[in-house]
Amino acid sequence: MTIELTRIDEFALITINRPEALNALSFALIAALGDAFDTVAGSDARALIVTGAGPKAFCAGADIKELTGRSMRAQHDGALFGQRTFAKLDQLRVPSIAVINGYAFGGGLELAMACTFRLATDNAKAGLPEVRLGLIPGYGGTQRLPRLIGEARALEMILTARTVGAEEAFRIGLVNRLIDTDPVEAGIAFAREFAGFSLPVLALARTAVSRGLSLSLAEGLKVEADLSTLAFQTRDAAEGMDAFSSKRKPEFRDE
Ligand code: CO8
Repeated sequence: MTIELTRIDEFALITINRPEALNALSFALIAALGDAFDTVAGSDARALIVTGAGPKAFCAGADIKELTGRSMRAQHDGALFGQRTFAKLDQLRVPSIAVINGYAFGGGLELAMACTFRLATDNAKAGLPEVRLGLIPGYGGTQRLPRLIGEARALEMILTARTVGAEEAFRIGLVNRLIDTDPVEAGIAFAREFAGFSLPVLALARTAVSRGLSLSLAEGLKVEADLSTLAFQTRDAAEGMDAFSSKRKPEFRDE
């Protein structure tokens, strides 16, 4: 099995399990990831954690051996397939956390960037080294990296193939936090920081941020006004504000 989907308490955990190839993304593995994202979407999990099996890699990218000699048409279809699959992850109702425990190169970093958050162990190394192969990123890297770290730094990483270690990844905003505990435990601990809040309200906040990124400030502010009004209309908002006034802990019900 190339991926494992398991459950820890109220959280889903996907482990990419192909350590002999540094968890490289064959097309079969990408298809399995897509199925797993569908399963998570249909479950009551309150967050998804994604990590890689083995001591060396989160994921070393697309399976280079599989890409060799393919037609342009097949390559285009392959890029669209990977993009569609990672869009499922990006669009999950629940937030997702990539725990980068070693190499995250090419499609591996693209997978991590499709998650809501990224944590990194001290041996993490991230990059988009496709130009070394005469390729460019195809699973969202040219679009998500500049949105995360800005155009100049993204162009530098993509055009020079330079990889960054954990400290630099944290400094430039590619990862949210550095961790020095067990990767899965760290992912779960991070998920616990938001999992008690109202899921639909968290989803509205994520939608406001992601929609706004492709809009002008004025248009984005309109989206924010509409979505914050929607949040205001939830029962969880009534509960949260009442709990504040009554000096008690809110009990959110995702409604
Ligand atoms: N694909 C296939 N196999 C891989 C990959 C990979 N990306 N990465 C590692 N492996 C395999 C190696 O071939 C090796 O297998 P074997 O033992 O059978 O020879 C095994 O994993 C262990 O790897 P190494 O011996 O190389 O381990 P090292 O610790 O010496 O090196 C590195 C680790 C530095 C990570 C090195 O393996 C490496 O450079 N890997 C490739 C990284 C890379 O370039 N990734 C980007 C790939 S391209 C991409 O992701 C997007 C392309 C566009 C896709 C859109 C179209 C469909």
